[in-house]
Amino acid sequence: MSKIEEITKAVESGKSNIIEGLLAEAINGGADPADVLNNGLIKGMNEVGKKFQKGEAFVPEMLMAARAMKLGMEILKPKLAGKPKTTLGKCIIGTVHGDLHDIGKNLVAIMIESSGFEIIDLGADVSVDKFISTIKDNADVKVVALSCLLTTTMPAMKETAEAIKTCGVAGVKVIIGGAPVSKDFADKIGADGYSPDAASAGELAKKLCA
Ligand code: B1M
Repeated sequence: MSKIEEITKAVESGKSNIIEGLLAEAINGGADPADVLNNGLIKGMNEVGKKFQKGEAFVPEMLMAARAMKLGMEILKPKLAGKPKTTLGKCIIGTVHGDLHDIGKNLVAIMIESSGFEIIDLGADVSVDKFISTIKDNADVKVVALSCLLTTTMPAMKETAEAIKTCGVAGVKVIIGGAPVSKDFADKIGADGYSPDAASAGELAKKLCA
């Protein structure tokens, strides 16, 4: 089994205690950090998701996998992101209300930061009011990035995007992403853009503000 496969298995089985060692071995052995992320850590999360869907894993297993994944991301973060220049303005990011999933959102924050934005991360389960008050309390907010992972929280994303567009602060771009949403959905809710993954979210934010 390759090191990256071992990382997948460690996330899948929620073994936080061996993640750090495995990542060090993979990186020191010359593995590309993006490959370790996509084909190791994220693949492990997806395997847990598949098991959950089939009734072979439950919420505690998803939580343990999430803990291992988060630890892995913390270790990989400095290797993934370039040196932030923070010259393009501020980007507020959060997972919409009712939704506790924050791993994808955290990755998106890393990539948007490394494309030159200052990140204000509101976390997960963020109310519409919190997004709006943060926009109003901060000068130079260029982009708001919304994440959602549940089909049941897509309406909260629509509500949030619409509230941002009508809150009276002009020029703030809204971008969205997350497993259940699409470019079509972004168009429907009046968002300025959709990106399917973290790397393209960084590019999209930059493009919209160029
Ligand atoms: Co949840 N969960 N979960 N879960 N969970 C999913 C999402 C699910 C697909 C599992 C499944 O059934 N296969 C399913 C949703 C089904 C649906 O709605 N269609 C599900 C469910 C049902 C639930 C609960 C309802 C379970 C329950 O309680 N019965 C519950 C809901 C709680 C709530 O939110 N109110 C729940 C809870 C949880 C945990 C708390 C246990 C845990 C989350 C821990 C945490 O995040 N801190 C969890 C986890 C870990 C998952 C899975 C296994 C993994 C999610 C993840 O982190 N993926 C997930 C199954 C899966 O996705 N395979 C599942 C890795 C991450 C890197 O990918 O988040 O997709 P992702 O992010 C990507 C892109 O989507 C994109 O870029 C990221 C990186 O490339 N992206 C953006 C994301 N946000 C973006 C924003 C952007 C741009 C791109 O802005 C511009």
